[in-house]
Amino acid sequence: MRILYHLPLSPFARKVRLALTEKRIPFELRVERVWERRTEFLEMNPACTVPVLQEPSGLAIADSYAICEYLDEAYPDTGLFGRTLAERAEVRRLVAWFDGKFQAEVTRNLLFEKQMKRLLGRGNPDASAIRAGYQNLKPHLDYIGWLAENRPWLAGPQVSLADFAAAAHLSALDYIGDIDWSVNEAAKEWYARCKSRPCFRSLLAERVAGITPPTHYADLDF
Ligand SMILES: N[C@@H](CCC(=O)N[C@@H](CS)C(=O)NCC(=O)O)C(=O)O
Repeated sequence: MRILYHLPLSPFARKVRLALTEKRIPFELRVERVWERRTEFLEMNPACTVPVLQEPSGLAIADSYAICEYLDEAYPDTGLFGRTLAERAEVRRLVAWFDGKFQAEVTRNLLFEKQMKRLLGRGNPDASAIRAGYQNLKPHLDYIGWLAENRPWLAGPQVSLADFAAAAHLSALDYIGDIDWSVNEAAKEWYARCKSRPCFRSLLAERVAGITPPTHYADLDF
């Protein structure tokens, strides 16, 4: 069996879950409490981060981008990296934008500060980081809205890993009630289209012990 080691609110794991499901590749989810630093997990990923994908052959792949590129090469049906060279470059730029810039400016300041920091034993939430996270979120939502107004999907004519990277971050933040969708109507409409895709179903149905999402979280017409 193919196993994806994950944490339910990890945006990197969510991106891989969306890619696997969109490509109709069967897999089993296993929660990995990275803070326990399990020896067998460290052998698969010395960085001790989720996600890690273990193929039925035993091959273990760490890092969400390495996993997604591997999946697109190993299972080329339903390609998620665009068709033309220019489209492929744009998909990669936007995945790097969301997993690098958005992660550093928004997700880290909100999700990590509020939920992950204590679990990982890295101190208490920092109020100034949380304030910065909320401030940074607005221009990012506006950028997503601008892309969505100018293209069918964020990176071009087809849905791609860029949409899943962005939607993975937003869905994790939405779960903890941190997204004000009234900020940008086009971003909201694009996210509603992502949510309506079958690959989103299991994410929206999942609940994390001790954290109740806002009522609009799983609502397709929010
Ligand atoms: N570049 C990695 C980042 C993965 C990552 O930071 N995962 C977080 C959860 S969202 C984690 O496992 N953190 C544990 C730690 O930092 O010790 C990827 O894309 O997979």
